[in-house]
Amino acid sequence: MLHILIYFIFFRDQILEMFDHAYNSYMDYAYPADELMPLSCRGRVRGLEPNRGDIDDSLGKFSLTLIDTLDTLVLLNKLDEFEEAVKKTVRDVRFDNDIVVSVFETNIRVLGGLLGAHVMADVLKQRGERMQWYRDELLHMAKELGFRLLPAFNTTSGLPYPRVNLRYGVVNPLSRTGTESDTCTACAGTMILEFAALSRLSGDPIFEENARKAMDVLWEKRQRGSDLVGTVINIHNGDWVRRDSGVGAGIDSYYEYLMKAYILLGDKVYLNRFNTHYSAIMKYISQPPLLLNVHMHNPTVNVRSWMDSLLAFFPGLQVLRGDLKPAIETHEMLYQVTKQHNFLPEAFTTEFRVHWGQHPLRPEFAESTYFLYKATGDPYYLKVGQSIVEKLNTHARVPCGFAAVQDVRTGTHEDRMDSFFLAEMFKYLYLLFSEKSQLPINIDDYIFTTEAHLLPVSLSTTQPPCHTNNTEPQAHEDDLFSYSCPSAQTLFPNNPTFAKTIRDSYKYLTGVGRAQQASSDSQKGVYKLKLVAEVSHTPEHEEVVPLIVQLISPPFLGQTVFTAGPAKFGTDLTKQQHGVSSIMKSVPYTACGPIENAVELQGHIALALRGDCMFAAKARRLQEAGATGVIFIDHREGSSSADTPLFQMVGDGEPTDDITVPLAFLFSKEGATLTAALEEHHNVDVLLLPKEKQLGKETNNEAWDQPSENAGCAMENVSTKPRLYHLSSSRGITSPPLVKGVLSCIVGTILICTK
Ligand code: DMJ
Repeated sequence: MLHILIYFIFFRDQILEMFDHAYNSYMDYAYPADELMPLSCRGRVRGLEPNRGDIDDSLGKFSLTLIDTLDTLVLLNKLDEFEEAVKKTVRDVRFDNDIVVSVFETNIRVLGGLLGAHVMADVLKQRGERMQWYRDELLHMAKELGFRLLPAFNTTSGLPYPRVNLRYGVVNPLSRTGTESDTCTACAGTMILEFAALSRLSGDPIFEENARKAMDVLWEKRQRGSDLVGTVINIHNGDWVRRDSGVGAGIDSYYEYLMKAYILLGDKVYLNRFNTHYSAIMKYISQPPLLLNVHMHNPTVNVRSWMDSLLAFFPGLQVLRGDLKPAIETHEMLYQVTKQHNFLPEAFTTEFRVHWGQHPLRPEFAESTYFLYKATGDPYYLKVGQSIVEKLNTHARVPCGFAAVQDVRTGTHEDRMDSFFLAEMFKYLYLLFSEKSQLPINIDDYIFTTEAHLLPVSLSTTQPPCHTNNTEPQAHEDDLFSYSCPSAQTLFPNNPTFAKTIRDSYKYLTGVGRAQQASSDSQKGVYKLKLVAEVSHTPEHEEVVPLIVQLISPPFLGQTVFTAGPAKFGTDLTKQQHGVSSIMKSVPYTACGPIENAVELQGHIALALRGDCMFAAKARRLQEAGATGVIFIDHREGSSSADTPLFQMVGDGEPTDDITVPLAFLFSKEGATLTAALEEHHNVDVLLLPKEKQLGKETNNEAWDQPSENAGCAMENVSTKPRLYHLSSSRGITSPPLVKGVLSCIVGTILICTK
């Protein structure tokens, strides 16, 4: 206990020192500018610096970083600094600026910042120790800003314009905005917490009504088949403009706000909607540990093979939902990525390579780490927090603050320190290393907005709702899990190893595991394998029988044999025989999009290149196209079974019972020989079978002498032993049942959220 307290104090002090460095740099070199330029040691003033496009829409000449940081000062117990900063805000900040800003960013950072700070100021004032001069000035400022954002909602649909001119609104000819027709789903769906809080605190219902209307439209516009939403929507007619659907960029905080609107406002309509979307997310997008975008109308199709760093908030939201197992899985995957690249790159592939190397000091990974620590009590998450702290100091700290990383591969810096670094990162890190009793407020009384501003959950009871709209059908009351949030004490009483058992399956995620051939096992041709990326619910070591791909048709006649890796799903070739089939390349070769040569593939074993999407996704798609089996070919140049350990392909975390065709994996050298053979001979017949059953080998193949029940595919054109050629034509084979974790049941033990 003493140890952990000392450990906490050590890290809290370090985090406070880092915060001081960042905040003082802003105040000393940048204030009253919106942001600090940490490499130039000066403020970023819009119009005076080269235009950076959309990201500059956060800058409204309203001392963005100061306002975004106010409630962090309280949480970090810097109460003198808070009082000082509030005075500066009231004295210096004006909103009547002729400047076009993002409605979303201004809402979450500035309106949210003012409201969080107002709530904190009020708490401190009530205690009678400080802020005695305070007369709701921040709330008045928030209300003024709310009215300046409201013109954005003046559309036929009720979905807000993405931008507004703080002085002139949207329709005014002087506004220089109002021509946009689209907005992102998160942009329209991330208003309700701040706007409802503003309405409840100010007594004016107009803000909550507008935000609610926008939420209603998004809900109405969900794809009714999949219950998913797209990324971009037309604000005038509500048509989807981009139909890709994920939990990261473009959509993220819409889902977050449905869940949190329920927690803040106690309105089950939001929770019902969240639960509906959540089921769809878990059905289509969550492929633990990955979260992959799909097409909202055709959700079994992955639309891209990379993930963006914004989705790192999702495990935290899953903790709020009480769904800890996938939260632990995805968070562990993210941690592995940070181990490889120091930070989460803005986008990274399903193989955990950098897709877009920028890292603007985003807080989402720290946020999820905090929630997972609170939910599990597992000190592992403190270590994760420690690594975040160390990496920030080592790779982002500069003399005037902390600088964004331009490319995690080179470590080069960018001259920006976004306000969310102070608003969010330091809150979550500080909270991670704090006992509740060490905080200046009772943290359980608050909900974090998407920008980590603090809003009191008492709002729904102390301030009456502006109106009720509980007309939607309610979920069954007896579905406790649907109306619950998890209690760490209830879920994991002194059992932090629960999380470890889940994490352990993912610890070699970003590197290929090494096969260790035990001498006795190797005689039997059995390898002990560690897992590679596509793993799920599988013990770290597992005995696997290597397969072969044997080329049967002339001129190979069984003499050409490749060692192949097996899969944990599809036909179990150790139990079920599979007939001879000719091979054909899939188009596209990765089989990650719709199969274009389905007609030709019918009855063939498909060749598919590894990468871009999961093995299971490829297998499903090819099986559906009519392929009778799949041989995956490694995309890493030069790999071969002679010098690369075999590995086992494992499913995508979803049940894989539907995949019934046989599957095998070839390294790239063998794959190249096979594809060259295909190019030369056009017809290449192969057999997929366990290595020990290789045709023509002087081994004990008695089992193969017996025609199987559905035998009937006798081979005529091979010159090896004829007694071996009674092979089954295997179709409709039952694959081994997926080892299903019982862990998700454990989170069924719940604590009902009460108001
Ligand atoms: C923050 O401004 C908010 O969390 C927002 O919802 C998206 N992410 C940024 C920080 O990365």
